[in-house]
Amino acid sequence: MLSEKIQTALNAQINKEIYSSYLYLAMSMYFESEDLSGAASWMRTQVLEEMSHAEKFMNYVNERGGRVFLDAIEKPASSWENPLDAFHGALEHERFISASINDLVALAREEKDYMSDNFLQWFVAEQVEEEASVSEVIRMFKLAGGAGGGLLMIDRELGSRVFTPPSAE
Ligand code: OFO
Repeated sequence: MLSEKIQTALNAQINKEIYSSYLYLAMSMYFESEDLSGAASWMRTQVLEEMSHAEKFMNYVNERGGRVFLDAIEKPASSWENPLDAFHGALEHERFISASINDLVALAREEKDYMSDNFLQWFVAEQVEEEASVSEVIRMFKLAGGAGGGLLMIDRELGSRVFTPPSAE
């Protein structure tokens, strides 16, 4: 059984994961409006990944006999200064999520809930990947220097990303 404190914290994280999905959907729509279909598709993949994170948390809460309560999802921004600015926003958001996962681990340990601690370790590792993949895109954009041809190449490359469900990793 989950403690009230852990259940509340896990529910808050579910909301954050769904917000992540919503934020990346907004970014995808922004890229569509900028005719960057590859970046839009990259973000669509991220939308699925974030929903799979939320599902992982929901399944865990249910498995532990807890209760999932869905809350309102904050409205995301709808436009960014340029593509690089959007990816900077994504990196900043991923760092915020990493800090949130770290706080959850700290709380699980404080509560001596080692099952939750163990469950959360998957997310600790995942956040390393999340931050690295966004940083890699930022690096690519910087190398291209916002130039036409380079930007098109990056966009094509970003369009090749496919979603792999966590269970298939
Ligand atoms: Fe769920 O990792 Fe990104 O936000």
